[in-house]
Amino acid sequence: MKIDQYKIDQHNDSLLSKHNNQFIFIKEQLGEQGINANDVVKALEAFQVAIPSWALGTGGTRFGRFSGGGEPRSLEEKVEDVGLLHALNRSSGSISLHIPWDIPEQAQSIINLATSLDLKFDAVNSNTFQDQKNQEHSYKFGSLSHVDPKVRKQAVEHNIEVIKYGKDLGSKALSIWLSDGSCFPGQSNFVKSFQNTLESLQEIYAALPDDWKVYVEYKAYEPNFYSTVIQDWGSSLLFCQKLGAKADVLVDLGHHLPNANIEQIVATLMMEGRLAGFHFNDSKYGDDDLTVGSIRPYMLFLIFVELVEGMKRANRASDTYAWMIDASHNVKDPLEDLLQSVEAILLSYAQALIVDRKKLEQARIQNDVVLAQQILQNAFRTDVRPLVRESMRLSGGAIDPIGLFRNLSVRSELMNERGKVTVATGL
Ligand code: RM4
Ligand code: MN
Ligand code: MN
Repeated sequence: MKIDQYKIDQHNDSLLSKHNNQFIFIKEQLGEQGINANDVVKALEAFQVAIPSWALGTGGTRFGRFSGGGEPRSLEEKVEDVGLLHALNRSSGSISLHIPWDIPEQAQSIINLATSLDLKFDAVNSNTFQDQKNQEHSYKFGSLSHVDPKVRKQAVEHNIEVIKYGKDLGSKALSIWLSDGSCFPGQSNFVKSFQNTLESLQEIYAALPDDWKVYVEYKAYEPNFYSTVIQDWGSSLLFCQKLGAKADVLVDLGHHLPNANIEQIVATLMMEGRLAGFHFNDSKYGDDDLTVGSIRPYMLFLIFVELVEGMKRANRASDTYAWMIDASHNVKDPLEDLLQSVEAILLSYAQALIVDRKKLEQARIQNDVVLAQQILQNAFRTDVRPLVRESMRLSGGAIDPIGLFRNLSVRSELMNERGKVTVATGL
């Protein structure tokens, strides 16, 4: 299914006068604070969030999975789904593949399809946390850190193969999340595990093309419940520093121990120039992979305050980082959920862009704690939705992407095309 531009235009026409009133209101409000609303809208238009190929179907837990209808049955259909999202919000212009869940057998035809939908290929992800059919050695006790060099070699070769798939598609980064660790005290030697992992990563690093990056993602626990080799941002940074300039740290919001100050982690990584990008999601307990901004929107905003500051300090544009949604949709329609997540990201970004940074710095110098808090909360409590809607409208998307998705009955169309019981590859 493809959404014709005239349907988006019709939808926008029907909402335009209400939207214009709301936009003019916030424009004036921001103008009084010396902020140009059009500049904020431009920054929002430039912010693109990648969609992972494994999040287009229904997710599940270890207890079960309740499939929705019309799930994509092939990589082509996944690309088409991301095309639908991008047509609606013009902010989801790339797709990130997980190998071997989604192997691009016919690279050129997949590229052609993606290009026709105005999509690019983001980082490619390797998978050494599951065993595949016909795999010679098992990853039950680890992969890049394994005690047996034959297993490590197999895992290294897999990563190099993933780079090859990515090269064919025009990707520029390999993203590694390593589940290696141990479940019980005594099971593994921390130092040897680290050293084995480093050697394996060095071999992968050596196979990276010159213009590529490798993203090293950390996670505190799960699937291992006693220790994880790359458990936190410090371990990840240590690996990156030992590897070289092409390795950066990837932050997944759900991968921290409870109450971690993620915004401070982000500030530090940006100060060191080692932030690769983000896997956005939200959580209440652990790596819940819920819709972005659904549980802790204030935290997301505070993270964006640091992101905006860090980008400015480094004089780097937002498209020089890798932004992706890494969520799982257990009870919602995956496409609607992804639209909600992208919107939440843009809302937080918009709020962070309207923080009065000069005043904030002055308040800090004067130790005016009350004022500093108020400045941040003023921005957070501003209804910036008209700014996000305007950015989508100006770039050719819909003023209300989810509303239009429903009006056009996209899901039932997909069920007619693909069937009611289809299961997408992924988690
Ligand atoms: C992990 C991690 C990785 C993702 C897998 C599916 O928890 O977030 O980024 O690729 O899940
Ligand atoms: Mn992740
Ligand atoms: Mn995760």
